Amino acid sequence: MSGPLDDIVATIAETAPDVRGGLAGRRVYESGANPSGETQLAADVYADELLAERLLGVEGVSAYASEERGSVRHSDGNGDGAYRVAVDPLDGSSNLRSNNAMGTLFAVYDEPLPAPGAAVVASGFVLYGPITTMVVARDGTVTESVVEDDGTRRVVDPDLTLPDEPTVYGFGGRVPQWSNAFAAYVEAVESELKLRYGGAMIADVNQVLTHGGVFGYPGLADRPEGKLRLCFEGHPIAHVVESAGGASSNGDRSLLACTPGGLHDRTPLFVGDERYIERLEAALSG
Ligand code: FDP
Repeated sequence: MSGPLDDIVATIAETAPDVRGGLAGRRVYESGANPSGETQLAADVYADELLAERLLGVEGVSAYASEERGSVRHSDGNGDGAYRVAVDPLDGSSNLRSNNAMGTLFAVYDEPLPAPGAAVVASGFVLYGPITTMVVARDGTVTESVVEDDGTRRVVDPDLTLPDEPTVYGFGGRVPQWSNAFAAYVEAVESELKLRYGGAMIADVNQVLTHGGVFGYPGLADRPEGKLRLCFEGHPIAHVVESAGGASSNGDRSLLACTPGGLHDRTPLFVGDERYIERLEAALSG
């Protein structure tokens, strides 16, 4: 028997081949911008519309929010549904023009949006790489599957955990914009780990989940709040990484301990090996 959380995960998996199939013809920019003022690709809008339509059709889902729309959309029929889904339909979509990896991120909350990180009950992402994979975190367990062309999933790792031995790192933002404290931390990390950075958070975090290590997008001199969004990127990826035995931080505390003031709030974001996140927090607090 399946419940609403199973249906939400299945709906996202079933939508993944359609999103992927629609990428080729949608590498052009739309005339509008998303609520954060960023240019949108036709692919961003297409993925958002597909996911909104389908997720709001799932029994138990009362609201859908995404990086691509200004406000929360409520379901017509399931107004009292317990679950609200926040989605980044195409994270890393600027990678589409250069034909590099990107993904779909989601967090399911049991409180109205924008909600605190503690209200996340399930999370995950689809990664459109050479193959399509899906990682889902629920009840403290992380599962990785391959998504077939018909949207069905074949489990390849029923208990994905962060490797004990950290190997890789990736940090976003222009180096001259980093704080001195963060730059000093990175200098130490560089002498210990190997750089793997591709410019799509979801793909870069999957490197960390696969090889062990740390990913971050810090606050910048001209943008102290960072680039990534708490509801659509911070909470889901923190829930995945913490469920896989790693840690997350906004530079001071777990991202799951953070409550957004607004739906599109941004946050500095760090995830990965617990020891590297502890050192990061110590470096930034010094
Ligand atoms: P994108 O703008 O291509 O959607 O928040 C989105 C994101 O990509 C992340 O996936 C990525 O880590 C980051 O922005 C990269 O941004 P910059 O290249 O602007 O530093």
